[in-house]
Amino acid sequence: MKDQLQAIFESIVQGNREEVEAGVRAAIEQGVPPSDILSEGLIAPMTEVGARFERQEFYVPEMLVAARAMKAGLAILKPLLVEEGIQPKGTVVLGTVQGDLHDIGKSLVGMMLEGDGFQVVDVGTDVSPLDFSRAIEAHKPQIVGLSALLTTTMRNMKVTLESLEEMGIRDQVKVIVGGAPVTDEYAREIGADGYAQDATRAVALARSLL
Ligand code: B1M
Repeated sequence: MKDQLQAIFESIVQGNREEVEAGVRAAIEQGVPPSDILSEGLIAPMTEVGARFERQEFYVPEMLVAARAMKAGLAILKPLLVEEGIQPKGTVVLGTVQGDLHDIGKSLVGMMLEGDGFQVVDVGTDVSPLDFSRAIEAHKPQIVGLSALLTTTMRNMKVTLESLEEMGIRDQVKVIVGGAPVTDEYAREIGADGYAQDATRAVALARSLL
């Protein structure tokens, strides 16, 4: 099992999408728990890719192909993470804030929320405060989830919250935030209703806020 997850890990670091897909399928067939495939096979290599980027061994194109390969593996795993046919618990509008193009963590949070029975409206990446407010008007969610992966874009969480306040719709929703640079302290500072460190905790948080 270790070898299989290690092979998926390597294929993601190399950005080899076909090998990732084959590796994830094989691991599923052999009964490797989906949570292990996710954490050790798919998420762990992204940390390695980030570390190589910091050491300037990788550049943006390598990060991009690794992300594409990771997403291909995630797409195969999705049906196992998301149970179908559950009555929606509530609606979550979810997006990555303005200026930020990172979508894997946000999509993973969305998948786990769907798996727990939430209806998820994924509004994508680089989402402006105005687009968040439009999605709130259109979908009437109980919860809005903001993701940010850059220290430079996490401040747009605050901008988004201020904008919802100005539009008079802040009280209609609970706002949860997350992403690598975000902390519990920051969440409290900007007046969010909650912070989650990872996708599993985001589900627990969303449940607790309903
Ligand atoms: Co970028 N990138 N990137 N990148 N990238 C990081 C984030 C970085 C840490 C790499 C590094 O230097 N080590 C660094 C940020 C540094 C910083 O600000 N502190 C960085 C940089 C600098 C950049 C660019 C500026 C590079 C450049 O152009 N010079 C650029 C910015 C572009 C932009 O957004 N405007 C850029 C671009 C890219 C790509 C497009 C090439 C690609 C993204 C592709 C895509 O998403 N489709 C990319 C990638 C792949 C990464 C790394 C390597 C991996 C991110 C990832 O997918 N992780 C990343 C390094 C790293 O994270 N170690 C890096 C896996 C994912 C499952 O984890 O997203 O953390 P994560 O999500 C977790 C939690 O954070 C949490 O739950 C998730 C699951 O457990 N979570 C939430 C996330 N959102 C949540 C919301 C919640 C709750 C929990 O509630 C709503």
